[in-house]
Amino acid sequence: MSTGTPSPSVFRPKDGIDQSVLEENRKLIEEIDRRKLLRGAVSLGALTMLTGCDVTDRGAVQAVLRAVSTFNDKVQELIFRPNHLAPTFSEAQVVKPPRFNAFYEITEVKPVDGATWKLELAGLIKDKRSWTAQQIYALPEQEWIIRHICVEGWDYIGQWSGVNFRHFLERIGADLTAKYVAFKCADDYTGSIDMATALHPQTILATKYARQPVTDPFGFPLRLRTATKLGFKNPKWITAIEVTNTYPGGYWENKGFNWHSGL
Ligand SMILES: Nc1nc2c(c(=O)[nH]1)N[C@H]1C(S)=C(S)[C@@H](COP(=O)(O)O)O[C@H]1N2
Ligand SMILES: [Mo]
Repeated sequence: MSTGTPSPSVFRPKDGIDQSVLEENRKLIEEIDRRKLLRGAVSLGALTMLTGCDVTDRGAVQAVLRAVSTFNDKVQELIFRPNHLAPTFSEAQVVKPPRFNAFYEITEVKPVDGATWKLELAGLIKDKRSWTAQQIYALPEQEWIIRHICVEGWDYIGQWSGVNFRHFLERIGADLTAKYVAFKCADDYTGSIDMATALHPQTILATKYARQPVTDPFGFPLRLRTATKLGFKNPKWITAIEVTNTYPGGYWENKGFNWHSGL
């Protein structure tokens, strides 16, 4: 582990970056590096994109680092307890509406047409017939009031309901021994999770927020909600699901963020 200077494997400072920002946050950076939460090659460029700020803005850098570090603290204790439930909350704590985030502004959201939308299935799945929104709505629902934590340094408690993902995977005859589940989204976002997370009891394909249909900015008609992963591991506006043994990566993962990012 590094001593005295910011860990060079986490940050590759470029010319013009204020070194003192990194020096101030050295402890956090070392902690994150030790736990391998961010892949070695993550750049200040990736951080700039995440925060939407200039990385020389001390507050922004610190917020990202704190969120990553705190989240990892919270999940460390759960890591060796498969199927252990993440904390749940009361209805009174639910934030309405949810807090929006995407790799673009809320004004750029392109609404999905529920009448023509289809969920496509691919890969290691026996029944690859696509699903309409009506068919998805007819599935049994469960509800979780859980915390959403974004690496940007904010979080909120949300009330999500929809079909349990394990139930859905069993229903379509997915190979539950496969390694990954990958997602394609209407906005060209992609993401993937490990099968253990897909089968976790608190992972659902959400169609409702606070008992009302999920609205346009939050992933209408279908988005993933996991209780044990960071925000970016929860794809919105899902259009395709693939079960595979080939590492799929994802939008942020490909930019250097740790693929696991959670339990
Ligand atoms: N399709 C899609 N899904 C996405 C994103 C995105 O840009 N596009 N952003 C991710 C990130 S970084 C976060 S924090 C959450 C935000 O979900 P929310 O708007 O419901 O809070 O969505 C995740 N899923
Ligand atoms: Mo996020």
